[in-house]
Amino acid sequence: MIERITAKDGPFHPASAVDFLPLQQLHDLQSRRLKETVDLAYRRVPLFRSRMEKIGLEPEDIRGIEDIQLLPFTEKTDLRDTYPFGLLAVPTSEVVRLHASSGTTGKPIVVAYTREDVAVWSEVMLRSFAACGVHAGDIVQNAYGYGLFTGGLGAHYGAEALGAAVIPISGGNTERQIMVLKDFNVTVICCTPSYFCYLIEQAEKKGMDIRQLPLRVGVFGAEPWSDEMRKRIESSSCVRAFDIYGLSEIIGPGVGIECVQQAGLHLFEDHFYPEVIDPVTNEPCPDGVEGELVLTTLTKKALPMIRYRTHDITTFISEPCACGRTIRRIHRISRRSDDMMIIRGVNVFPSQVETALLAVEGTLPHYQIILSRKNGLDHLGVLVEVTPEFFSDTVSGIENLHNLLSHSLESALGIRVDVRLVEPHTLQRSEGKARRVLDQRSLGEQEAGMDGFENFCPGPNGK
Ligand code: DLL
Repeated sequence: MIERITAKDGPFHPASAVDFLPLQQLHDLQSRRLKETVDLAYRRVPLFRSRMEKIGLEPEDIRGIEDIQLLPFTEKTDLRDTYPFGLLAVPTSEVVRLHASSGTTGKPIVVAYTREDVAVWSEVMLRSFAACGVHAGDIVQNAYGYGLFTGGLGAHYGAEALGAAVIPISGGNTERQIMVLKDFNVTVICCTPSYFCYLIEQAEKKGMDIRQLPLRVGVFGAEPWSDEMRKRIESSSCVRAFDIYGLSEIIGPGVGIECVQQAGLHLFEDHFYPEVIDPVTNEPCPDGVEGELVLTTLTKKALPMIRYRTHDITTFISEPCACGRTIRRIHRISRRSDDMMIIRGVNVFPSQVETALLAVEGTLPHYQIILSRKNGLDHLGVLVEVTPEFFSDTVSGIENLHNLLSHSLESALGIRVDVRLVEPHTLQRSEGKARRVLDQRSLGEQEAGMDGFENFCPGPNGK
């Protein structure tokens, strides 16, 4: 067993030893597991078999992990088209858990787990918590939703396996969240970063300072967030904010997480093999070059996924991490390829808006992007809450902030943005994943837009 205890990381957990495997051992493990997975999928899942047959590929052609590129991709539509159980590689009698992800249109996608899959999930979540310094003895408030969403139960099993005490509070009921945070001496919180911003705000409203609590670690994910958001969270709460990534199709939370270095997310690649590809040519991207993350499960039994197109955009980080883990790192997922808004021919991502807004002092981490049509053209509007101090400032102070924000957005995006400053607590808060973009382009020009907010602040024409 690897001897490794540092004060910052907390005690080393034996389950984390795999994070530090010599690369050759990791490679051999991945090769063996890939062959087993391909064999299982070929034998048990008609869609995989027919796709492989179509290109004349047999399981024996996969001799090791380096052959992964020979395999066909899997898409979210494959799960939809075979709803609910068409991609299962085991009979439902071997399934012990089902989750579903709602998606925005049509039927949800359904994901299934055998007992072994649940054990793998607990293990990767345990390793996730251990990597960001959580340990037995911690009190974990788990505010991810319990239910069909994978966040709640995923984090729950991992924290319990680690030996921490879990409070299964689930999402919502903010008053109770704040009471529990304080009364139960919570040391770790799990929720979306946007919900934590709301918790900080609500606690402040009650005259409570989160910085005075024993709360030390935040395990935040399920939605894109920026480094600027991390700075805001850490400075206003004294909680170290770690980014955790995952998706239902692969397992749920626990595909990857930041370690205490907070320098990219380590992927648990002994279970989920990552590739980063150019989404147009499908060719692998060299380290450091941005592309789409494609994941292959190496141990999943109920629902093996081969070369699953996540649509999440990232880059591999090639330098070894100071923590000593050998498993690869990626940069935080700042966006999805299908998040892209095309405004008057310019490509814009919500993450760019967040970074530009939060770079300016006086804004709060609560904003809403509104897309509409004006005079037949796409119009990009952003509502952003400003601090009470700024809001009660002089007209010239507010105008100055407005100009700074317009300038910050325009230089980041390359287009003019209609910025409106709004009072604190004006915008809707989310208890789970934040909905940052409101697309009203299909509405008539009269119905859409930000006109309801015009009284609060100067618009771009000094309105
Ligand atoms: O969001 C699983 C999860 C729960 C992850 C709790 C982390 C914490 P889905 O609902 O299937 O699963 O959504 C998966 O959410 O493809 C990404 O686009 C996005 N996403 C998840 N984590 C992050 C993150 C859960 N840390 C989809 N950063 C993924 C950016 C994220 N995007």
